[in-house]
Amino acid sequence: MCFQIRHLATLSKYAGIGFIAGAVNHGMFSEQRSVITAALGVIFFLIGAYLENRSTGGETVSWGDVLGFGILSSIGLGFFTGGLQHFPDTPQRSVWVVPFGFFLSLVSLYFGNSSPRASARGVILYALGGGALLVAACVAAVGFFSASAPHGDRHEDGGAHHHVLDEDAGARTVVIEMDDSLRFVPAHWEATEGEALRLVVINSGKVRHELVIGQENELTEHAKRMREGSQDHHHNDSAVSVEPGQAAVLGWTFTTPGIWGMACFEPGHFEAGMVGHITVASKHSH
Ligand SMILES: [Cu+2]
Repeated sequence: MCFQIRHLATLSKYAGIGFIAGAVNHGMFSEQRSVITAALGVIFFLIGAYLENRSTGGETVSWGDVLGFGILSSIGLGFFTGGLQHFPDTPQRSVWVVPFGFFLSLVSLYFGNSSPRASARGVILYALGGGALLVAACVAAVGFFSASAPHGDRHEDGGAHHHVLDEDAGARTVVIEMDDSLRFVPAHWEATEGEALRLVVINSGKVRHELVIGQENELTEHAKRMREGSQDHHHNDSAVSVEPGQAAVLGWTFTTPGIWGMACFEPGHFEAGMVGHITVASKHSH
């Protein structure tokens, strides 16, 4: 029986870690579903840890260890593996998720381990040295994935010269680029109340992105509704969805001055920081 139980225990523990990793990747707990997935992951992990302790027999492990440090350890491993898995898609998030998972799993193993305790000095050296290496590797990976993100001919001109006058339409053209680093370029730009704008929205990433313009509180509301599972993914005249490698044009005029927001509501993008803002000056101030 021992072997069979050990196998079940292994399956259960890894399934648990997989669930937590999945929840980290898919929206980073921004949706109810991913929170449930993560909770299930913790439960699976605990069942696995319990079975494992039983099958190894002999040494008794206290429930406190299984519960307290099992939870910590499953979350740590889930963050670590989930962060690694989606590094190319969301480097800005993985850069902290991966080291966080490393430290969490380390702490849980150190304090939860029933076997003779390792020397504190050795563990601290390992944590600092290993942690520093890991953080350095993550930062390097962010640089790599941001630089190699698929946007062939981005021109870095500080974002100030993206504005080109379109004489035919009498509208000012603003080019806004979106890519898989989940940023708008430029992320901040300026306009004037009542000014006719022609927004050229380019998706140079490999996944779909969208540009939704609205007052900042409207955008936050929209994000909240989507987290609550609303299907009301309204695509009206203030939004444009662009497939990878495509571009779209949106005619737009700001009717009131102030700070307006831009956002992408593809799952997880808003939460990962795919937002920007537009400062709209009052036309009377000119
Ligand atoms: Cu997006």
